[in-house]
Order: sequence, then structure tokens, then C-alpha cells
Amino acid sequence: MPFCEGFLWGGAVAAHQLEGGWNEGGKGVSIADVMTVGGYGKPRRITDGVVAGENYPNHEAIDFYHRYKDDVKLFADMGFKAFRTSIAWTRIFPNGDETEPNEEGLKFYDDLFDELLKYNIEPVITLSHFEMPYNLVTKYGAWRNRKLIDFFVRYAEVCFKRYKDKVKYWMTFNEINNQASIDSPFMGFVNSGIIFKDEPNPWQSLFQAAHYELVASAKAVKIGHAVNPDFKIGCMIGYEPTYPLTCRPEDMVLAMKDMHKRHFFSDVHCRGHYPSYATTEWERRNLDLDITEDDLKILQEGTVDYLAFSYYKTNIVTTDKSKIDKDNKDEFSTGVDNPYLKKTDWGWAIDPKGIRYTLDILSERYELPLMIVENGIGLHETRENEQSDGMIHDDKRIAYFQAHIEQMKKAVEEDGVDLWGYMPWGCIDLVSAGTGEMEKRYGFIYVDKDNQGKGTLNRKPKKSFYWYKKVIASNGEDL
Ligand code: BGP
Repeated sequence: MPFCEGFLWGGAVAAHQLEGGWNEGGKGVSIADVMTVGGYGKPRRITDGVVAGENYPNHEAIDFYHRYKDDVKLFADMGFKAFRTSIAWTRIFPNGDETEPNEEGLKFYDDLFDELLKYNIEPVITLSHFEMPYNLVTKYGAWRNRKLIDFFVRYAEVCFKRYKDKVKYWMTFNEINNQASIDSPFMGFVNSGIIFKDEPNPWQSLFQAAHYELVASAKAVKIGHAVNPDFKIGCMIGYEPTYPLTCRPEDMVLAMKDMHKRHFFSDVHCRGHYPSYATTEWERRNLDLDITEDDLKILQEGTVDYLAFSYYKTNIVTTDKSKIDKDNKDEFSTGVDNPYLKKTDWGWAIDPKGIRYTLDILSERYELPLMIVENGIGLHETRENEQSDGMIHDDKRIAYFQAHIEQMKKAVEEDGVDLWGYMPWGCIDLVSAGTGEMEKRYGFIYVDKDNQGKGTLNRKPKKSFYWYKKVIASNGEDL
């Protein structure tokens, strides 16, 4: 049996992408609340506060805030052992800088966790998933400011103490490493509250913000372990292996250097110190970073218990500029296709073997347990795709998961990777983070709502729902 006993089969979401209730229960405005709908090749706009008349898809999302009991029941029907979601920071500290938390927000997550535990579903919780309080951006300059460390740590401590008997698995920041793509306004804003490309010295801002976030994470890990020594506290990175287009040594080196962007944050989270490729880069770029001796000590003391990651695709790089399609190069794509792979409708390369490659690299590099907390395929699906049995037949999704789970098995069985769990992304249709659309669907469960916000919000299992139920029941044997 490749997967261990108690393997955490489940699904993943993030508060801002499904809860809605953006201004209910005392919740404050988060950075996700000021982002409009975009689309394929059309980035989401970040508005200056919430502006009347704009379409903000996260405000209602799929209304999980009011419907979570029914949704948790559906997850339980599928046999989920785990459910990954985030706590919306703005439900607990609406402006981020209060000294006392918002009781109504805390209560909401008490109720949600109780509901999950009622069905023996383990909550797997991210503290910050693209939803920091917007006030911290406007009033303090977001993660440019050292004060953010204390705000985050206070928030983390409140959550650890409140939920210490309900939640065992935690993650500090979602995909913290993606902001290293400093040209992407989206990645910088959602991770740090900063659009790096608009900064006078983007590299200075990136590494300073990164440092404060890493210190905040390490402090949180340390405090969490003191609150409950049984806690398992991990980091979470977005992992997209970079392949060279050819075996020309120039391409190989470029791909290797590109991977520094992927590893920089996890190197610090897992090893407790900065890698030499980063410190030499700081010197080369003449950066003047605020890093104290105490900070370096805390990084060492607050290393993580496990490494969680998302995996959707692999990327290609080349030094041969003639091979780069400039029209296809954007925030999420290098503009070079892998000739051996098919792509999704959103241009993401489908590469099941890449998940084994990822598991092996991370396992060898850090020698830590791993958790896959996002994986999946975005598809266009409407009620018109329903078959005579009244179900959406998402065979493409089933094929995608079959192929990826096969490769996970090989990584465990043949390569000895210590894998704790698998939580496919968007287990129920929700708002896409990158595009803000409902149309980019990942779920085992269909939600009746379109990009304009119209629909009944009714839920309906897709074919993959029954397929995944069988996979979980057989602990991954019956694919
Ligand atoms: C990850 C995020 C998620 C999620 C997912 C899919 O980067 O952690 O929040 O949304 O990607 O991306 P998208 O929604 O853009 O398809």
C-alpha cells in the first residue's frame, strides 16, 4: 500500500475564494476585496479601496459563509479525511492593527471546525492566503514595514490559542514564494500587499518584504509549538519546476537559476538560514536590508515541521530569444511551450510526471514530510454539459487526477518520499484567484454561478465526485 495509514485525502480552498460575506460578522476589507474580475490574458484590476459599481467576485464568492454546513456534508459524503481552508485574517482582526480580536469572526471558525470534526475531517489551516487586511497596505505600506511582523504574530497566536484543540495542521503563508516573480503585479500584491514593479527599487522591496514575512512565519512557528507541542506547522510554496527547453548547457544553467526563485523561501523556512545564492545576490545588487541578529536567530529557531506545496504545471525557459512567444508571455507563462505536453484552456501545461519530479526534488532537498495542498485542472463547465443522468461528466478532470496520483504513488513506493496528504484545489467550484472568474472551475462539486454573479448558487456533484469517493475509500488503490 503506497499511501500511509491515515493519509490525508481531502480538498483545498481559501477563505476569500469561497466564503463571501465580505462585510458580515464584523469582517474588515481584505486585499482580495479590492480586486475586480479579469479573465484569460486580462489581469484583475486592483482598485483604490472598494469602489461602487465594480464587480468584485470575492464579495459573495459561493456564499460558503452561510452554506458551509451543507458543503461540509458533501465533503463528508466524498469521504474526506482532511479539508484545507484559510482563516480570513480580516474576520479576526478587521483592520489588522487592533489589540483585541473580533469575537464573531473567531466564533465562525469555531463552528466551521466543529462541523468538520463532527465528520472526522481534519482541518488543515492556512493563516494567510492572499487576504491580508487592506488597512495594513494603506496605513503601513504592507510588508515594507517591520510592524507587520507583530501584527501577523499577534493574529497567529490568537488563532493557535483559540483552536489549539481543534486544529493540528497549520501553514503560515500561502505560496509565499510566488512574489519572487517581481514583474507580476498580482503575485506581489496578493503575497505582500506590494506591486514590486512600481517600486523605485523592486529588488530591495522584494527581499525586505520577504525577510519580514519569513521572520513573522518563524516567530509564529515558535509560538505555535509553545501553545501546543503536537501542532504540525508547515510552510506553503507554489511549486512549478522549470525545465530547460534544450540540453544546451546555457539552457540548463538558466533553468537552474530560475529554480532559485522557487526555493528561496522554502530554503529559509526549512533550513533556518539564507542560502548563499541569495546573500551574494543582495551584495551584487547593493541592497541595504534591515536584518538584525535577533532576526537571524529566530529564523533558525522557527523552522517548519513539514513542507506543503501546490503543483499545477511545469514551465520552460531558454536563452534562445527566437523561441519565446512574446504574445504568450505574461504573469503566469514564460512564453515557451513544452512540445511534449498538452495545455489546459488557460495555457497551463499538463504534466503528471512533474508532480513526481517535484516530490523527489523537495524530499531530497529538505528531508521533511511533504503535503500536496493544491493540484487540479481548471475547466470550462456549464449546466449545458450535463448528460442524461443529470451530471456534468468531467472526464478530463478524472484523467488528470488519475495520472497525477499514479505519479505520487511512484514517488512514495519507488523513491521513498514521505507524503502526508493530498488535497486537490477548489474541491468545490469557487472564484479563481488569478482571473477572478467563476468560469475557471476546479471542483468535484458544481456551483451554479457565472462570471457576472448570476445563478442560484445551488451545488451539484459532478462525475468526479463519485470517482474521488472511490479513490479515497480504497486509499488510492482504485483509480
Ligand atoms: C494558487 C492559489 C489558489 C488558487 C490556485 C489556482 O496559486 O494558491 O488560491 O486559486 O492557484 O489558480 P487560479 O485560481 O488562478 O486558477
